[in-house]
Amino acid sequence: MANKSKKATDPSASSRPAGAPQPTATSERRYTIQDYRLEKPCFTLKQVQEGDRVLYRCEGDLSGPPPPLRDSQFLSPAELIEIYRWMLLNRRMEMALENLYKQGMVVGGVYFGLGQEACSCASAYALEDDDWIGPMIRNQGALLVRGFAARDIMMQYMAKASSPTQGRDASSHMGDHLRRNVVAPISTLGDLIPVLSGVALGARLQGRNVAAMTYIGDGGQSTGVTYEGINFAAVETLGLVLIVENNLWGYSTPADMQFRVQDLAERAIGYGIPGVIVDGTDACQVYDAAHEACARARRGQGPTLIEAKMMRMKGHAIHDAAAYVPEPLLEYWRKRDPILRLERYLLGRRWLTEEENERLIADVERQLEVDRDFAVAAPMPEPESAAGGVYCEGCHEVKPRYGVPQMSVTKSVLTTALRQVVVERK
Ligand SMILES: Cc1ncc(C[n+]2csc(CCOP(=O)(O)OP(=O)(O)O)c2C)c(N)n1
Ligand SMILES: [Mg+2]
Repeated sequence: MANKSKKATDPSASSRPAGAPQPTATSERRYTIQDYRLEKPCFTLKQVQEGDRVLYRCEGDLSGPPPPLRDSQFLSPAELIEIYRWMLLNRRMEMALENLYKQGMVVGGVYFGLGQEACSCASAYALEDDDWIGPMIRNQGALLVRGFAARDIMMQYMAKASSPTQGRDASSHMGDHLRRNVVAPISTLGDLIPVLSGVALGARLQGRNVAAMTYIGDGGQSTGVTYEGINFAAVETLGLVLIVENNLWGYSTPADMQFRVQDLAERAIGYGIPGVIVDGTDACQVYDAAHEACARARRGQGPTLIEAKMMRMKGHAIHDAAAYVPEPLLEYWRKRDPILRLERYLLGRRWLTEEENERLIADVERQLEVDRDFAVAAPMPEPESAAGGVYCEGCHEVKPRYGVPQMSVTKSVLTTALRQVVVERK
């Protein structure tokens, strides 16, 4: 992951009218990948065999101190403190979930976003009420920012009757298309991308451009549907905001064994859309890139691909001890803990005093305790109800969200989408 300077101009910088994809008016194409990072880690992971064991070795320089945070161009101190609070809640909630799992109260596994809280929380914080999000399982912080309570997520993991899926699914496979504009995570990697592109198309058909944010991992981004989903958004100039979470591992496979490009943001060039690289452990960088991408989406200028570089600090899920991860790599990223760095930044700027910080942490812990007690005490579903609520039983009306469909996309897309609206209205 060494540095490489990338030159040129944003292919879609010219402002295009909503829904009217236009070819670039020059035969000379040059592209920029913006890189917001203040530090460009330079190391590779190599697979080595020692006797019967396969190990990974880290080669490169892991000695440097963590960089400072990059000042945000958009966030006020109060907003950054709010993001810090969400990140703390995200982390402490996952610690509580780990304990609930160890107490035998969780049905299934637990997935963690340890080390990725800045990416989940600061990106979701850039959304406005009318925007949409499709989080992945590690983005529980995004669910919190979008308005789910910690108790909702805890009850969901415990399959309680009053959980968002009423005990029909475990982990964070939950959404809310009525109030919070959250598409439930889809386990099949990459499938959220065309779905969120479709959400942006749906809004466009109703005369609105919204930001439709979703996430994909360094492993998942190699799926075919990822290509199809981004390409569709690019061609139709849809407001997809795709956060590629490069956390260096896909299960036990290191990123260096998954793709040949140096930075996954480079793939944006192949789609003809802007690509941005951020330090995924720096909440300010994540927010700024997401904020700009969302604003671009709402202006009808199409999708953005943001690569957030960070490290998955636990195993794939709770069952995975991640013994394959070299210790020096963990040590390197522990020093770049997103919450510690943001805490230091806020204290250093005097935007938060030590006392205010202690109060904030105590407040988060108190809230979590109340939520955990509530979730533990909540009843399980009645066994007789098991067959219900799995498929839609006419339980909700499907109707246009933003207004009346408008003629602003290509004919074939319009025909397909209108056919869908007609079917749904019947
Ligand atoms: C299409 C598809 N293939 C395989 C899987 C099984 N699977 C689930 S998570 C995972 C690893 C994902 O790694 P990455 O995309 O890097 O995300 P991370 O877990 O690091 O957040 C795999 C292979 C799947 N869910 N969907
Ligand atoms: Mg990964």
